[in-house]
Amino acid sequence: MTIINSNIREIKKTNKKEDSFLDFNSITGGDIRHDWSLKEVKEILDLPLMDLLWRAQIIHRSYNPGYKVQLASLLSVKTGGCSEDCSYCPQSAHNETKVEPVPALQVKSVLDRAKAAKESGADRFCMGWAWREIKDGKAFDSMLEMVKGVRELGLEACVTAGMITDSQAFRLAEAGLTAYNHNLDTSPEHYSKIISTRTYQDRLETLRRVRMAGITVCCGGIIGMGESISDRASLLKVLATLDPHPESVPINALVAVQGTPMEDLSSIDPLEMVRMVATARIIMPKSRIRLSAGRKQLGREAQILCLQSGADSIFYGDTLLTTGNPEVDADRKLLADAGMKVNFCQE
Ligand code: SAM
Ligand code: DTB
Ligand code: SF4
Repeated sequence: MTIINSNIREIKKTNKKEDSFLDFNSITGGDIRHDWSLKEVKEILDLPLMDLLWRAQIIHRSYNPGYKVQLASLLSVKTGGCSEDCSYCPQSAHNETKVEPVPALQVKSVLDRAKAAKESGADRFCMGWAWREIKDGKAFDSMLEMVKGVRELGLEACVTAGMITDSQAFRLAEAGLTAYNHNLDTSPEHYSKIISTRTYQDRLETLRRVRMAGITVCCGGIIGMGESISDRASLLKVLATLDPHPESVPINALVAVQGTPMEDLSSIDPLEMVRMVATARIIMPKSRIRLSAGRKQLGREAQILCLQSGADSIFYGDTLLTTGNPEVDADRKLLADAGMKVNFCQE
């Protein structure tokens, strides 16, 4: 009797959530909303998993009917020795990790890597600089050359290099840059526990500059850094109330690197990643949701759930910036087993 009663309570709870949630038409009607409230996002993130997956999949299928996945390749052009104190990051000079600062790669070797990435099937080439901000001069001129060269190969080009000025953003746009990656990383509320050397507002300002220059915005975050579910909803709410939404939203799971203050944090439950991806898909229907760092810890089945419920891109290649990523052959098999098509949007 007690069991039946508690089941009924569960069902009522579930129905109540559905009542207060969007109606079916508003999730399939093609409306792109920028006015999400924290309460709404929390409700979605907290839906019974089956309902969340179903709702996310309706949207995912209607916006991406062939379940096409973009393969993006990552290269660290300037590694280590960064002056920022991001507590998750193996490249911060504040953290004693095995990552040693090394001189930046030359234009030619970057373009050789981009060519190889294209030959192995990548469609987008993302280049990272472990900088707090971009400084004008030789290194920035090389960055412009790299962007031009990557675009000439017919690949999308993405740069992540910290804060940026208006004129740098315009010069990158002129060079043909497709996207600039600058993550908010976590909620405004949790942020000060993670980074002290750059404010949330600084990050929003960088995103505004990128947008003003006509470069598409790649902006997401990390889960597994000791944040609450409400923090995750709050991060997603900030992203989904940007107008327009970021064209690209990387969802990372923390890679707990030895020597960082986060080295002892335990891995997230893979279903938490599925929930983040599915919620991002529901509230930002047209954005490319990138299943990013942490895939090695996820397992094939959880990755497939992510791809089914909203992710339409993965980082492809044996390494991310400084940490490992699933091997290319394993990814090819994963995508083939899941029946996914690779999205070639090369011009
Ligand atoms: N310095 C630039 C910046 O911070 O924008 C670019 C490079 S930074 C490494 C790019 C992003 O990688 C970070 O914003 C963060 O979201 C992600 N990242 C870095 N270390 C990570 C880790 N250990 N686990 C998961 N994501 C990480
Ligand atoms: C993003 O959000 N994740 C990628 C990309 N943007 C640049 C980087 C992940 C880095 C993981 C830690 C590392 O390999 O150093
Ligand atoms: Fe790492 Fe980028 Fe933070 Fe530097 S700014 S410590 S590279 S995440």
